[in-house]
Amino acid sequence: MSILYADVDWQPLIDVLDQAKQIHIIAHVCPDADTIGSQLALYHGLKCMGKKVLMHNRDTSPYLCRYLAAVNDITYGEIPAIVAASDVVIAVDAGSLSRLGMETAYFEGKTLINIDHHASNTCYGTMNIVDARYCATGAMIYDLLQHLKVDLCAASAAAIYAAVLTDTASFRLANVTASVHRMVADLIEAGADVQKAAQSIYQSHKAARFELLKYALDSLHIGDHGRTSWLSVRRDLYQKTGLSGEDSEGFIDYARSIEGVDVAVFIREEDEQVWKVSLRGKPPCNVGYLAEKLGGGGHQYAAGCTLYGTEHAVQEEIKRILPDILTP
Ligand SMILES: [Mn+2]
Repeated sequence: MSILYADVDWQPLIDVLDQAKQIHIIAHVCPDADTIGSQLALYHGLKCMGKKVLMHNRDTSPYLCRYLAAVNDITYGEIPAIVAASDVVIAVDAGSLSRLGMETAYFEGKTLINIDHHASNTCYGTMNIVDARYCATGAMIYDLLQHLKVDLCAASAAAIYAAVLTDTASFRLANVTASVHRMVADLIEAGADVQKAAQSIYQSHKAARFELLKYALDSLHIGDHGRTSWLSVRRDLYQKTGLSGEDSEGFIDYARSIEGVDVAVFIREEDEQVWKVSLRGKPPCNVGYLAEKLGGGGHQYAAGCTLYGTEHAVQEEIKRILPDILTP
């Protein structure tokens, strides 16, 4: 085992955990595999230490996480009284308080610990361990578990592997260092099943997803002399295929995979004239900056925001700021 970033000070957090009576680990709304994987890995680790730990989120876990141990122990929706009795809340992979989808009052009188790797993190916690060098929040949990001196169990290893695999677009991003691969070697040795992960995450799509993909690809257009690519899915197409936003996860990769494209944009209509915008940039096009300008956030090369209006109006809004990041 080796620490990814040895200069991160985990001690204040460890002191809080020592004193904690009951810990609530929370993921962000519309959870992805990084937030759920981080939540589960930390849960298994703290359980091993004999801590009282509960997991509760606003939304249900994505289908692709269903193979991870204890995923069904996560409750969702209204906060049960037993969860609310926690004195410490640990948020994983959430860039802002609103991403937790809970009333602010819920956190009053509790120690809120914010563990995240989004550069745009607003440091909303009582304690903030925010470090954008990490490729995934799951990788932060990997370091934390070593500081906590708990053995990496197979369940934790599998959860961290899912987090890192998905947040690095299958180890394709610039933040995938040699140390990340050394960590992955540890995860596999500890029992993370690579084949099971690949099958559950990448080879278990519903057939209807490809109906939706056909519509999305129909919308594909290229702009800015080949440097931008655009995909969109309207709400009626989700209704027609009986699918939800989760099922169009990864569509943006088609837009990004086009030669010469520096910025890929995927917009999906989540509700009537409410558009979830996903942005991907190839270095040095900082789409994180673009997302922040539009009220969202994320990372330098992967970010998002929510915009309102017609499809055309939303695309125009993005186009207004694009020149700032499309450096010649
Ligand atoms: Mn993440």
